[in-house]
Amino acid sequence: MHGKQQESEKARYHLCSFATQYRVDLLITKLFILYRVLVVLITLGSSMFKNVMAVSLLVFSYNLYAACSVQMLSGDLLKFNKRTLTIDSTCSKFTIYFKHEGEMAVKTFGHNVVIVETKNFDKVKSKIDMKLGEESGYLAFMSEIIAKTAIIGGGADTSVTIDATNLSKDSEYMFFCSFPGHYGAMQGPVEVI
Ligand SMILES: [Cu+2]
Repeated sequence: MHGKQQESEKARYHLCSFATQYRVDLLITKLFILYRVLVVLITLGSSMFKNVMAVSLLVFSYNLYAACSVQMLSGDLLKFNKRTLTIDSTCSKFTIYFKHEGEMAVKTFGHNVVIVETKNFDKVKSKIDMKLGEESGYLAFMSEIIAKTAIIGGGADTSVTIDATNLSKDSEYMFFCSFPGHYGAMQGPVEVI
């Protein structure tokens, strides 16, 4: 009787310990599931956050790009695609992207974009000299030149970046091409906003 009682005690103990173990296992499983769910939620959240950030950054940079740069085009004719060049004077970095969409060689019909104060145009254009070569834009260095892209031929592109905050809304500026003989037709006012 005594022995039987002991065995039944043992069995109850085993049963009890099994039940406890089972509850602990269940708890661990539940915690593990909760952990996995949290990880998935955080990953999902963070990837969504990343996506939202990436899109915002893209929109922001696009606006920045749109506002602080301009695309100028030219070709095998004596003209630019723009009559007026608008520069936002709040841009510490304003970039003029310039492309020659024609086929003519740089030496025979190259173009560039030069910006000066209108009052200095006569002085600067008088210094244009074929002998200076295309590398200099046929213009020696002058403090009056605010911006000057490289002279490029058909199919090429270039750019120049200036600090537009140095431009004054009270001054008058203009752009032109310094390839000898081009400035008469290839020029226009710069509007500073
Ligand atoms: Cu030109």
